[in-house]
Amino acid sequence: MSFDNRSVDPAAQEMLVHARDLGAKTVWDRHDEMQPLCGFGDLGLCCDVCYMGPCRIDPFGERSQVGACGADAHLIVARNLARTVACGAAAHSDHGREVVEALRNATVIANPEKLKMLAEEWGVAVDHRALAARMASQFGSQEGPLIPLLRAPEEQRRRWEKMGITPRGIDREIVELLHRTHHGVESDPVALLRGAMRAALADGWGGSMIATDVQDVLFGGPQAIRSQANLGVLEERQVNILVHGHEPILSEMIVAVSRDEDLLALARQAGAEGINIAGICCTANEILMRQGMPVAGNYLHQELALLTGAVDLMVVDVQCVMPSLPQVAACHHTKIVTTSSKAHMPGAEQMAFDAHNPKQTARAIVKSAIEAFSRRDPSRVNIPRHKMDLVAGFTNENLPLYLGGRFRAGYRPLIDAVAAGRIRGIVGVVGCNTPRVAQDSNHLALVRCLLAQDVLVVQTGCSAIASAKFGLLRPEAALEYAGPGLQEVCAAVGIPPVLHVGSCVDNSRILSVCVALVAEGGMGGDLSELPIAAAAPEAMSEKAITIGLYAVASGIFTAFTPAPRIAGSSVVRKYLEEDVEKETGGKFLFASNMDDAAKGILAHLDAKRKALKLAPRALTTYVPATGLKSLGCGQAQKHSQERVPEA
Ligand code: NFS
Repeated sequence: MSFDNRSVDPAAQEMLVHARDLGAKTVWDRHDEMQPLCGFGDLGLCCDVCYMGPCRIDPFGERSQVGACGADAHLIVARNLARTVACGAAAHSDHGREVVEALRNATVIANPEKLKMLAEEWGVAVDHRALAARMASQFGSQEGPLIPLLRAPEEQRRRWEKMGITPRGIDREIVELLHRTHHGVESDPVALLRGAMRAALADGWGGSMIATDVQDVLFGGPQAIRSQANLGVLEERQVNILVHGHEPILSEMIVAVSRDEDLLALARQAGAEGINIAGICCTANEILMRQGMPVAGNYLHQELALLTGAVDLMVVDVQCVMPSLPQVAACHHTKIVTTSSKAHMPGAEQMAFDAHNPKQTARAIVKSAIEAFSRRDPSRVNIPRHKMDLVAGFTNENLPLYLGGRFRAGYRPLIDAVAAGRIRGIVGVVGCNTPRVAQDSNHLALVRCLLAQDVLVVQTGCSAIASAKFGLLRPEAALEYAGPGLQEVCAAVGIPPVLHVGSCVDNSRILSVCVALVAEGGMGGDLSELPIAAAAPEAMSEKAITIGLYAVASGIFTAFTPAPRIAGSSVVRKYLEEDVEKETGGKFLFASNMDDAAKGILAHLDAKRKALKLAPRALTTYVPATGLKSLGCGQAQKHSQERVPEA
């Protein structure tokens, strides 16, 4: 049995065969066992916000069209979506709060220049405790607007003001949105969607942006850095520690102590040649960007990595961590360690993270991994031989340097390339994996299609890792995949055609790049006038929906697949795909496949170019996203696949 309908990554395909041999169940097996999925739930038509129900609306119009309270399909769909957005915003923003707390307790500041810049912006003394206190106050502030919101172009802020969605305190917006979804409060679906945008903006320009800024202060601003990605980064003869989750506070410390001489000596005593730290999911992106640590994989790799038998310890904190990990780890000697007081996991060991002494926690974790290594059975180790070189670590702050050099640093060269038509536009491709789509297939199909059309791609999250695994983050990828104009620009500047700009909270960096492009001049007055777009091709988490919504609220055209649960309401769908554009300047495209997503994005870029009267470009022939023949990994031939669950 081959598993190429589960993933287009050859490493994953190998591990899925191995999983079957081990008798281990993975997310794909469990997803298949859930079939058929609940049709009402999938359309967003099941309401469980009160205890008269759950109520379900008949999508065929034959039976009940309203719930017991009188809520119709549109209100139910909007309410469910709003709750999703509140949860996504809460997750990102609580991450932001956690790193602000770490800033307050910090004894070492890696990036004093950024501290100084932020202190000025936030109107406090150049002192990390003062900055942390000011930032912390933004979560509970009752009066808006949020301070980082002032970075947005004036025209964008005017639109938010007009719509009444300028976010105030981050917590306030999330709580107010939840309140409005309580039984018998907000009954207008569109008003609720506007409220959801307000909470989403509090995440994008608040919680997430604060998280990114503070992490840069604490751990250093990333620079372009080389590393490798995929399961082949696990080392047969070393102690392998995987860090998984989102907050880099502990993972940075684990990387640091893994170089301590006494711990290395301990590892050697146990028979290991060294200590290898690699990441999964967004924590991987954090330690990749700043430390060049290798990436073991994205969301759907978390269980597969454990099945290699080569992982001695996986340490997790919060978000995107499957509760199944302890069961999967039980196939081998692998230890799962949780560290967050917010995320416990039966079957895992809890090693509480001591915020005042992170070093002690990190050393205890590394020692525990070394101890686990001595119980590893080498005959059961099975590491797929797949790994790929990559360059990551681009940010809104360092891009001007890479683009223009030290003497001409700035966004002008990029704007000139867009204006001249060498670059057709800039698209952020972000987000998760989902077992509803063959892993990475949509990310790769869309990114490769965009590159061939001279679109510069910027990426974060699991999407960036998908591209990394397939070699799109190497500078040489420009010659292999980019259209002639983009190729010329990448060759002149020496950048890959796909820029890895970080983790999911670092989508705020993409907003900041857009802001800088507007500020540089010549490309319109707000984000909605730029030839830019966003895409989430394999969206899975609630955070992804919140990100999509703040992108749209910020004036960005956003292709989103699979669509959130909105198909049950024509009103919600029409507002998000059409009407919202008149208000924010952005809108969604809920494309069911990557061909439609690519066509929609390219048409949008061209329309914006035309409106800006930019040089007409000699159009490269359109290459359908599903028609690309090879992914460059030698094996995968299928792209953009909606997965057909095995019965
Ligand atoms: Ni973001 Fe998706 Fe999770 Fe990161 Fe990956 S699943 S919404 S990309 S790891 S947060």
